[in-house]
Amino acid sequence: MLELTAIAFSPWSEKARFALDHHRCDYRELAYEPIVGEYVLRWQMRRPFGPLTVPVLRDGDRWLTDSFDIARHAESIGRGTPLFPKDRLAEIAAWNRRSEAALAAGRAILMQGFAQTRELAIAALPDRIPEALKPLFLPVGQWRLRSFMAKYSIRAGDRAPFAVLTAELDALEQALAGGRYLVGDAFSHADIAMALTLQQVHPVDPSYIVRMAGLGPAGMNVPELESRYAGLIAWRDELYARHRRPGGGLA
Ligand SMILES: N[C@@H](CCC(=O)N[C@@H](CS)C(=O)NCC(=O)O)C(=O)O
Repeated sequence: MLELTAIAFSPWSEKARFALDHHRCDYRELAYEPIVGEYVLRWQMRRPFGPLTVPVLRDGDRWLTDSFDIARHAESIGRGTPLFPKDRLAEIAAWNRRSEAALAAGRAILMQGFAQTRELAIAALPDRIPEALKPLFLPVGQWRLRSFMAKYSIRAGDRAPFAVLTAELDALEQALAGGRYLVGDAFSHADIAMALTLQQVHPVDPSYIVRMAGLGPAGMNVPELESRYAGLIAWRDELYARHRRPGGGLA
């Protein structure tokens, strides 16, 4: 059976999961754990060096290490309407690049806001550490956050991610122009990829994607952007209601 290593609350992981579910692929999801998870995965993949992110899909001897490739693989082995119509592939890939830029910017904004908090350092610890003992491991959590910020070149106080995220969301708003889908008149991976850029602005209902623990009541929301992009948030909510079932699968 296919194995998807993923982070439950992560929009990148959801891009892969959404496509696998859309194509009715049979897979099991393995939770990626901070710190140890990366070493375990590297060992399983026989890939000691080089960049590694999740989601990762294993299909027998084959390892797919990017959500876009996983979504395309799901289409090649699964059923259901295409998310990558052949004549629109270049357009969909371009939207996915925009999604990558927006998601990286959203991650930077989120980390800048929360990296100094005790709660996030605790949330960055492996689940296997009992809750009561986690405060003792606070320095490990703080080290993990620092290395995460270094891995993704996130700098405290840098306003550039705001400019990137708003530029991508403005482009999305313009392209949709009040319509339902980005590419032609049909649901495609472009819609999934761009809908998920809103996860770090105003997350979708938690029945679809669980929330990240440890962020407190502010959660992943970016108050400066929530009202500005209320129309896009409503579009994303409608897309989820139309194409996704709470807890996974198709609507
Ligand atoms: N282009 C990749 C990007 C994935 C990505 O950035 N994943 C991050 C999500 S925060 C990750 O793996 N974080 C955990 C880590 O770096 O240890 C994809 O779409 O799959």
